[in-house]
Amino acid sequence: MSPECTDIHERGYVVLERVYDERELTDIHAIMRDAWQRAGAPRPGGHFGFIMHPLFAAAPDMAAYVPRPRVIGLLAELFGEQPRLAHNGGLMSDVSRSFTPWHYHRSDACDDALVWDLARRDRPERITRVLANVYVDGSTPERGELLVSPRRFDDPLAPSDVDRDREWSCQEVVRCAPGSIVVFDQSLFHAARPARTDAPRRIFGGHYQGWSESPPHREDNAADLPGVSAALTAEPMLRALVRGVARRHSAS
Ligand SMILES: O=C(O)CCC(=O)C(=O)O
Repeated sequence: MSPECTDIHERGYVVLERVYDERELTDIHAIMRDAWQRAGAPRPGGHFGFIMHPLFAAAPDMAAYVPRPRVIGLLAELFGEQPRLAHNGGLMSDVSRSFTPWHYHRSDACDDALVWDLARRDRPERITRVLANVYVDGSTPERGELLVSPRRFDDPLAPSDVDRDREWSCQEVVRCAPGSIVVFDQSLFHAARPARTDAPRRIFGGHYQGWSESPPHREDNAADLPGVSAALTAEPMLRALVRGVARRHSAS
């Protein structure tokens, strides 16, 4: 197993540093700013900021920036099969965003009474779904860091604490450079600190499953949208994530 895959199994997450270069980040800044302006330039505060779900509806030009060979290789190793992009999204926030409360992204058990039951003993057998968040501006003290509550993939699903709006004693503070990706298990509890400066903080990315994982998930959304049809034609990696890889049929 690769070290990245091992990290996800042992700690629930891995940081892939600097996957995007300066030129790509400059393009991404412009595309996300345009999408935010088209939406009327709302103050990106609240718990999460300005939310773009699906990202490909709000900013179709972002579709070309989602598939990255390093991530697809890691996901294929993790799932033992090719990954499917099940959810695409983006976030923009500024200093007006408050602490992002602790949460996870499972959909089989999302009832509050169960999610926040410290005595919960059920545990997953394997990793079936992960998020890959691109930290366009990094995860830094100035813009607000991602916080995670590390877990082994088969630890009980109970959280380590029940206070959703405060930092946890077991937490790890994730710091990474602009253009890095954090890949994490859907079962990992995470939160984020508020920013200290008014510079924008942008994230985009996806939730991924193997193609054979059929159960629908509450956060699944559409990627095969009219605005991305040109990108789907031009980009085989994007097409494989969204439509799958066409099987060859023998003539016989
Ligand atoms: O803003 C962050 O770093 C956390 C994002 C988040 O909570 C999520 O992607 O579910």
